[in-house]
Amino acid sequence: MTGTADRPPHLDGWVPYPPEFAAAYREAGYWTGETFGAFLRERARRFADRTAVVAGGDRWTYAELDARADALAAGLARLGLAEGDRVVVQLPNTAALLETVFGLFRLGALPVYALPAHRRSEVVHMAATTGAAALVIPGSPTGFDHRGMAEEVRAAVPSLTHVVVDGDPGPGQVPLDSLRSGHGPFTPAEPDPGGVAFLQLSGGTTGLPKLIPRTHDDYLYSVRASADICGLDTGTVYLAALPATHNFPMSSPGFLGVLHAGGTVVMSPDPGPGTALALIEAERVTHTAVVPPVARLWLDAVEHGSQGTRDLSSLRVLQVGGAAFAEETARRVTPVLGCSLQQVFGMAEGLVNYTRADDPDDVVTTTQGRPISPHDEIRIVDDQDRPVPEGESGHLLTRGPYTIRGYYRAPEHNATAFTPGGFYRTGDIVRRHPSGNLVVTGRAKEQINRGGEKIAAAEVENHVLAHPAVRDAAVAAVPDPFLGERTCAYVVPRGQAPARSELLAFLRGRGLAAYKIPDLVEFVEELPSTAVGKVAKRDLRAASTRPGSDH
Ligand code: OOB
Repeated sequence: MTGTADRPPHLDGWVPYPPEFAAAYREAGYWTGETFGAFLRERARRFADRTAVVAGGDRWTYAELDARADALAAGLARLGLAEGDRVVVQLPNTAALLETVFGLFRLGALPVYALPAHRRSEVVHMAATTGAAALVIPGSPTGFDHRGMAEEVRAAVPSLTHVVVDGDPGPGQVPLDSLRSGHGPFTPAEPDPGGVAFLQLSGGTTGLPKLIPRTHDDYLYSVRASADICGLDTGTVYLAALPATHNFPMSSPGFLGVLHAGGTVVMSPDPGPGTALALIEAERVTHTAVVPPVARLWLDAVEHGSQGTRDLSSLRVLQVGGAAFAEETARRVTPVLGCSLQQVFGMAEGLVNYTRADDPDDVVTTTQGRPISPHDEIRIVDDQDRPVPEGESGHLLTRGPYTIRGYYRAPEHNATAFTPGGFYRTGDIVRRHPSGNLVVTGRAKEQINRGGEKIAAAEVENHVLAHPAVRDAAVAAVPDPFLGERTCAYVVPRGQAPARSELLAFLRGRGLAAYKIPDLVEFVEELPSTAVGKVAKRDLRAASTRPGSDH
C-alpha cells in the first residue's frame, strides 16, 4: 500500500489499542510520540562522534549511521519503494542490518523481520501476508544460497518486486551498495507514532506463524524502559550474539536500548564461544544476551579453557532468556564468568520480565524476573480464566503499554489468543514468587522450545502430513540435556513406512528452517487420543525412549 498525497499510508488488518488505553499510556509518559526515524536523528545529534556500531571491519559513529540511513532511504526511494511499503529484512548481524532498518524507517517503510535461519516456507509466508514489495538478503557466503531462495520467494509472491542483496547480487537482483550513494528526491517520513512501525514473526502455535505488528510508541517505550532497568549508558558496549532481528537482542534492551543510551553495539556473526568470547575481550564488552544452551557453552569453554584464556573482566551482565535456564547452571554464571546474571522472560508479542540488579542472588537464579512497566497487567488464572490462589501456578495472561492487542490479519486466531478484555494468552504457565517475580513453571501452548528457538507443532505436522506415505502425524517436545527440548515427529505410515532419511529430506525440500526439522522420527501404529479426542502428546512422549538423532 503505497501512500499518495491524498491518501496517507497506513496499514490495515492490525488491532489498534483502544483509545482510552492509548490515552492512559500517553498520560503516564510511556508513549512519547517518538518515531524510529526521529529516534536515530536525535541520538546522532547527542552522541555524534561516539561509536554506534562495530561489525567486522565496519566501525561507524552515530553521525555516520544517521547519514547512511538518509542515503539509503534516498536510494530505496529511487528504486521505487515508498512510505507504507513492507520490506522483509533477512540480514545477519552486520552494520548493514542497522543501516537498512533505519533507512527503511527514514523512508516510512515497514521492516518485516525474518531470522537468518528462515527458509523459503517462512519467508514466502511473511512476504505474502504483508504484501511485501522487497526482500533484503545477505550475498556473502553464509552457508546457504539466499539469492536462490529469494527468486523462489519472488516467483511465489506477486507483490515482491525487488530483491536487494548485501553483497554480490544474482541476476535481476539489486546490490545494496548501489543504493548507498547519490541523492534522490527524498524527505524523511513523519509517520504516525501510534501506527505500526514494523512486523515480527511469532514463535507460533498454529499451522502458519502469525505476524506481530508493533508501533513506534509501544516499542520505543519498551526500549527506553529496558535500557533504564538494565542500567545502560554511554559506556555500555553490547555484544549482539543472538540473531539481531529477534526481539531479545533487538529491544530487551538489545541494540536499540544501547543506541537509546549512546553506547556501542558490537555485532557477533555467531554466538559460539570461539567468536563471542574473543569479541568480548577485544571490544571490552560490558553487556550481552544469550539463550540457555549458549550460556552453557560459554561456561564450559571458560571453565575448561577450550578457547584459551580470554580476558572477560569488562563483562558486567550476562542476560539469559528465551527458554528455561536451569538453576544449577544459573548459579555458575557469576563464579565462572565474573559478571552478574540477569534472567529475561519475554515474548515478541510484548511483555518482558527482568530480574533486577538489586534482587538477591537466590531470586536471580530461581526466577524469571518481573515486568518492565507498572502498567503491565498480569493475571495468573486456571482453565476457566479464574485467578488461582496467590503463589500457585496458572496460565499467564497479560495486557499493557507494549503488548499487542492482536496478530496481523488474523481475526479468527485473535478471538482465542486474546481475552474479550484484550489480555494476551501467553500460553506460559507461571507462578508468583514471594519476591513478586514470576517463575515460569510450564507451558500450555502447542509449541516446542528448542533452546530458545520456537517451533509450532501444528506447522511441522502440516509439512509431515504432506508426504504421500504419511497417514497421520503429531510433533511433540522430548527432553534434551543440552537444548532443554527437541522435536520428535510421531508418524503413522500409510502402508510401508518411508525411510527416516527420506522423510527428513522431504521436509528440507519443503523449504522449512532447519531448526524445525524433527530431531527424531518415530513410526507408530496410531496416535493415542485424550478423552476429548485430541492427540495425547504426553502419552507419545512417555512411549519414546530412543536417544540420539535421526539426522
Ligand atoms: C523470547 O521471545 P519469543 O517470542 O521468541 O518467545 C516467547 C516465549 C515465551 O512465551 C515463553 O514460552 C518462552 O518463549 N520464554 C521463556 C523465557 N523467555 C521466553 N521460557 C522460560 N524462561 C524464560 N526466561 O523468547 C524473548 C523475547 C524478548 C526477550 C527475551 C526472550
